[in-house]
Amino acid sequence: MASLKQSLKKLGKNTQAVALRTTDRNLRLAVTGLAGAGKTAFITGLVNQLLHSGLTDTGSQLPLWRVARDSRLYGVKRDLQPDLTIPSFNYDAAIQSLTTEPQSWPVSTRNISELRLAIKYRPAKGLLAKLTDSATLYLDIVDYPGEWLLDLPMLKQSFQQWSAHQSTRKNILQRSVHFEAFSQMLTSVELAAAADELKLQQITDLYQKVLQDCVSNDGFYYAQPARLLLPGELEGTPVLALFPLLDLDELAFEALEQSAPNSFYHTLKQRYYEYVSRVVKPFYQDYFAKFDRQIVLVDCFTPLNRGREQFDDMKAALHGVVESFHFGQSSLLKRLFSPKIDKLLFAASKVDHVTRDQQGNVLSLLTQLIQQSQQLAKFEGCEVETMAISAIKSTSHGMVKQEGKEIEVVRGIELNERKPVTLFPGEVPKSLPSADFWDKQGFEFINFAPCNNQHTSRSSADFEHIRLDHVLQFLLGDKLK
Ligand SMILES: Nc1nc2c(ncn2[C@@H]2O[C@H](COP(=O)(O)OP(=O)(O)OP(=O)(O)O)[C@@H](O)[C@H]2O)c(=O)[nH]1
Ligand SMILES: [Mg+2]
Repeated sequence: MASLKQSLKKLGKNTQAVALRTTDRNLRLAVTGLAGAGKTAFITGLVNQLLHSGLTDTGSQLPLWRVARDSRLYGVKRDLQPDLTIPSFNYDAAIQSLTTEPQSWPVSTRNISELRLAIKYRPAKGLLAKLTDSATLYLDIVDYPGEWLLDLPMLKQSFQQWSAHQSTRKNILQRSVHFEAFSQMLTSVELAAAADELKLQQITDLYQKVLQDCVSNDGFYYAQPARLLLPGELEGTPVLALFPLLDLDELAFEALEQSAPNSFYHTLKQRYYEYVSRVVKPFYQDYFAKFDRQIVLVDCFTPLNRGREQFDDMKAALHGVVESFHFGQSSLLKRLFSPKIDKLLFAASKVDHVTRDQQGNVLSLLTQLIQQSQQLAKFEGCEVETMAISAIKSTSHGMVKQEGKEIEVVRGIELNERKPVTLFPGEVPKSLPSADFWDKQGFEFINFAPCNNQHTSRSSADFEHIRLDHVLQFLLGDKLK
């Protein structure tokens, strides 16, 4: 009799354990954004807030994250990442540079990396709450260079379509001093003749310089093939000896189709498809296709500072990226066969750069900016939200008197000179800027040095932020009930 009781008890425990194991859930968060949008700073800031949250967090910095507010969050820890072939996100190095004098921002990302957090909490509802007073949500976050995103639209384009699209960008490419040399060399080549590897490489080298100029000197965004900006291990490989054929019409393409398989044209076309299937597709399939939720960070201020064409280029690049994702309900069956993103957050990053009274404008600018993407990508069954955030707040708010009137200003340390500055950065346009805005160009954006809390308590986070708790509630709130 005693043994029966014991086995029942044991069985109960086992079932309970299985139930608990299945209640430990996993969420993959895509942090998306063009180069410089603030992905690495966001991940670092978010992780820092999370690692300091929980029951020991006395001066809560995340008041609007419900699980923390309800005192159901036990704590958050780093956990072993699931994919052993990807480097770990170097959180410690990022914190080190952000917090040691002279504080600097983490360097621009050169490769992919991953991080897993275990969020331990007390379930409040449902079966889970009856079974246990502690469950864990595993959160996986991946960081990568923003440039890699730029190629995603190529997945849907033929070589001819891609070349035609690049031709529409000629006015941007032409700004580079290397464009003329590239164009001349390209027109000197007999595209129907047998390909010459050296020539292909020489033309690519010139095209690479053109793209680098457009991005680094002229502040544009939408460069393809984007790996020419950051070749990494593809440096010097034939798959990256690739450039578009500019200004060819349909008839010219049709004629070139008839050329021999070893022609310049066919070689280039084959490289394009190789590049798409060997470089672009794996990045998309291995990382992006598997995400549950996505935050798209948009730096509205840098392109506002740079000018009209750069702003429009950023918008075009963003549309191209957003269009490449699948959105919709993530029922289990659907997820197994075609994973979908069911919550999507567009966040204007770095809003600590502007005064508080401008944050509403930033939000409406962002909403207009993404309106076209929203129509294109048909976010059916996907909850979409917009916010204005700062992951690592580096300014403080102030008021100054000017001509008898009190105006809001931001104060911070200018990044290069390391001098304190007080400034009114200007009016952020509420809608997509008109010609009038660009004529006046009254917007002043400067880079601030990161600022960390001179904190007294070890339990509080290292940085201040703007609305990271809103972000957490939107992205994770429903999984922590
Ligand atoms: N003031 C302020 N500046 C920020 C914030 N987040 C990012 N920045 C600035 O934006 C720059 C770029 O941020 P990153 O996080 O490196 O951007 P990224 O998207 O990871 O860029 P890549 O790695 O090049 O793709 C930083 O070096 C900072 O100057 C923020 O919350 N506040
Ligand atoms: Mg980065």
